[in-house]
Amino acid sequence: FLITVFSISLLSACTNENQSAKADYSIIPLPQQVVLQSDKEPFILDKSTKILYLENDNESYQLATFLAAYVKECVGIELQLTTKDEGENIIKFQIDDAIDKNPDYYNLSITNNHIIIQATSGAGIFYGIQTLRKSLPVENINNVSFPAVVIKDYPKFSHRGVSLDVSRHFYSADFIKKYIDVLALFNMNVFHWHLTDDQGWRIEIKKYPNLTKIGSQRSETAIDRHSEEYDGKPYGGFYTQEEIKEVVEYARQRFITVIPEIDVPGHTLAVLASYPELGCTGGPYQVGRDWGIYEDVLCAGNDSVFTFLDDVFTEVVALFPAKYIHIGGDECLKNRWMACPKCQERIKSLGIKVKKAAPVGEQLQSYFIHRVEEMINKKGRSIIGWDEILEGGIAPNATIMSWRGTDGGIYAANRDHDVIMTPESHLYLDYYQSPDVDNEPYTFGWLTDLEKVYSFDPIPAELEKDQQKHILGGQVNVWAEYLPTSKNVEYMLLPRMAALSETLWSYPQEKDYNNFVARMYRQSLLLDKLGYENCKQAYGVQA
Ligand code: TNX
Repeated sequence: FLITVFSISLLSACTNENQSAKADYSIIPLPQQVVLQSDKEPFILDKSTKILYLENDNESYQLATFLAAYVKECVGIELQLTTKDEGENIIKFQIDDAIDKNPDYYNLSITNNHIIIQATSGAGIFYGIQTLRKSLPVENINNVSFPAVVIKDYPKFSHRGVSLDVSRHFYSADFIKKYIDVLALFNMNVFHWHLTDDQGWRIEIKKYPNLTKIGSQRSETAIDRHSEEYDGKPYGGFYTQEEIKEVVEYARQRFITVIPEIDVPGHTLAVLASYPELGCTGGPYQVGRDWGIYEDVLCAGNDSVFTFLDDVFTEVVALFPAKYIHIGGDECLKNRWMACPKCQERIKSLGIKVKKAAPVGEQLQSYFIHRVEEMINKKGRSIIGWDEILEGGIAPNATIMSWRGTDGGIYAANRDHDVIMTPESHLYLDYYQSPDVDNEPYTFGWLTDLEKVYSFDPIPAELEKDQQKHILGGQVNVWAEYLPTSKNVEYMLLPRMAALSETLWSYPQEKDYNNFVARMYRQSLLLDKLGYENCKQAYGVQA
């Protein structure tokens, strides 16, 4: 018996030796233009193919290394890197900023002698590499035949975002890197890191150690018992500044910007538990132990709140080079402010009057956000806020994340503010993907299936042509109340993120969902190989 097994495996090893397969350019997101050169010979990639990089150029070396790793991952062929162009059997990159205005543009040309990626910047080369990678078969083989082709490709939107809430549940820095990897695979370029919320503060701030000592832990609660892995111990975790720097650098190498979110003035119970003097009542407070919205928020009448935030944002800005800092602004209840002598004093000194269109609480919220915006602008950055920051008067330079539908986004764009569309109706990935909820992991009750995500258009029909330029792009949001493990996170993300990636990158004028699903099935083979959970039922494959 042993001998039989041995000889069968020998036999299959031998057949594998001779195996070859064809690359397939029907990938996600679909490139803008693919022109097959059927009269020309294909490029044959095998172990003698080399990747050319520029001597003493770190970026070029890094890009070549990525490509070699991807090829090995998909087909098991190990490619050598070289600095000598031997003219044939070579893959090379050319950066020339005269090629296109779009920094993400690339041109991929494949003939029997070479594969050349030309781009305006390293980002474009990276996307060209992702295209090669996604065109590969996923099986161990001896050589791959790339049909001769010219691909011209660029994204339609500059903000292609994905968020992750790490407050409701905490995931390791290693998992955050794995998350970033799959964003890169689908050409997403913004990782919005929701680092703070009522249920946990997750970023080390040296000046305020209690934020992580107290604010990153919560005691036993009903919510943790949603996790099968729940062990009855206090729940918590945070990222050290060193880990954050590593993640930011890891993302940068993959042309992904990390935008941190420090959510204020609501969703701040973890701050109040750490520094009770920053609340209206003085506490005592406990880190959130239930989902939902809490009445206790940062006091808008207390100047030490703004000193605290200024200090926190000083450290945040030092860690994250992104142009934007997300300051939250969502779901801030006003009850405490209305009953707080300091807030009342503030309302009086600002001369805030009861207005029908803008209640006093909203005007005070607007004051709060303006003040935070000013503080962040002084540090050389711009703010993004959830659409509630439109209430009571919009901060002058703010970019709006429109989540309660697209109306807030339309309103902001019409007032010349930039907008990122993230409507809950289509882009909230914490909702079910399949109506067969009994066979899905427990989550919020709504249904946002793959087809619905794919149908989303970031440019609302009602928006005047002139104002459309303010729509920077879109984003899927991954809220984590019911995602106790990183496996749950992957499952909710995939394949739905891929659907948005195509909308934001290719922006197909006529979407063919069935065609998308067929391509998604092919790409899922790579997701499986890379060890990502993904909801196969979402595209009609039985688990
Ligand atoms: C609303 S979206 C929230 C989050 C929740 C989410 C659940 C937004 C700005 N706030 O705090 O996690 O709903 O879907």
